[in-house]
Amino acid sequence: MSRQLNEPVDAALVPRFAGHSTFMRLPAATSAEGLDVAILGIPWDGGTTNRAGARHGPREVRNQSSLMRRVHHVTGIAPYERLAVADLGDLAVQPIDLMAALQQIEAGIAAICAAGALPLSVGGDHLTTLPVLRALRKADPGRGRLGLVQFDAHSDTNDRYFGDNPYTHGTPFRRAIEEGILDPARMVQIGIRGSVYAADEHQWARDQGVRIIYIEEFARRGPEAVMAEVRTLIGSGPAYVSFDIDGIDPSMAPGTGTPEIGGFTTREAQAMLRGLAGLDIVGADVVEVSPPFDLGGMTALAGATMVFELLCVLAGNAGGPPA
Ligand SMILES: [Mn+2]
Repeated sequence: MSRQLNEPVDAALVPRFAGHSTFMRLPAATSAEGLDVAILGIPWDGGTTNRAGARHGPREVRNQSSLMRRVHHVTGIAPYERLAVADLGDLAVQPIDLMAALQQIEAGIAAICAAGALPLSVGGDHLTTLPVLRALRKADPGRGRLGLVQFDAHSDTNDRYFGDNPYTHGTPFRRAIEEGILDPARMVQIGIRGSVYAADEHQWARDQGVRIIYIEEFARRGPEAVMAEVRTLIGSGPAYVSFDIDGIDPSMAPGTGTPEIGGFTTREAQAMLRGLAGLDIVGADVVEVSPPFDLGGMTALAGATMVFELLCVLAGNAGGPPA
C-alpha cells in the first residue's frame, strides 16, 4: 500500500506541552482522502436540554490528548503503525439553527465516508450522533441497519421535549431507530441510571428490543461478562460505538451537562472499550465533555483517553502487519 501513515509529533523532540494543539499531536488534515480514521471535533451543543457547554468539548479534548503516547500499554498496539490517522479539525457547525446544524454535521461526515475514512468524532452533545449515523447509513445502504454499543447514564430514547420538539440530546437513538438507521435488536446501552421523568421512560426502547444494562446490573457482573454479552448481541454485523462521558461517575468525569452519580469508573470504561475488539465498527464518538463544568481538565483527559482506546481497538481490528 502506498498510503501515507502519520505519526504524532515526536515527544523526544518537541515536548508534549508544546506545539500546535491537534488530536493526539497528529498532523492537521483538511481532507479525509487517504485516511483510514479521521479524528474530528463536532463543537455543537444545540440539542442540550439543561446545562450547555459541550460545544467547547473538542478544543479541550484536543488539549488533553497531548498526554496520550504512541503505544497501548495492554495490547501493545501502536495504532499509527497500522492506520492512517489525522486530525481533520472541527466541523464548522453554526450554533443558532438546529435543523441546519444537523444538516451540516451530516454533510461533514458524508464527506469523510466518501473519502473512505472512518469517523471518530468528539462532541458536542449527544444529538450530534444522530446526523453522524444518518451519514453512515446513507454512505453504505447495502450493509443494512447498524448495531449500537452505547456507554451512557441515559438511554436517550425519549420522544419529545418542550412541547413537540423531536431533536434534543435526549432523543437521538429513538429517532435513529424510527429512521431505520439502527437495528434495535442489536443495540445495547450500558451504565443507565439516575432519576427519570416517568416510570415508563425506558419502556419504548425495551419494546423495540433495545438491551438496557443498568448500572446495578453492570456492578454485579463486571465489565468482562457484560462485554461478552455485548459481543454476542452485536454479532458480526456493522456497529457504531457511542461513548457519552456521563456514563463515567462524575467523581471522575464532572465536566458534563447531565451528571448522574453512581457510574462506572474510568478503569471500567477502558476495560469495556477493550472488550469491543473484533467487532465490525463503522464509526465511533465520545460526546458530552463540557469544559465549563470540568475540574483541571480531568473530564477532557478521560474523553481523550477513551478516544485513544477506541483508536487502538480500530487498529487491532485492522490487524496484519504495518501497512
Ligand atoms: Mn447520552
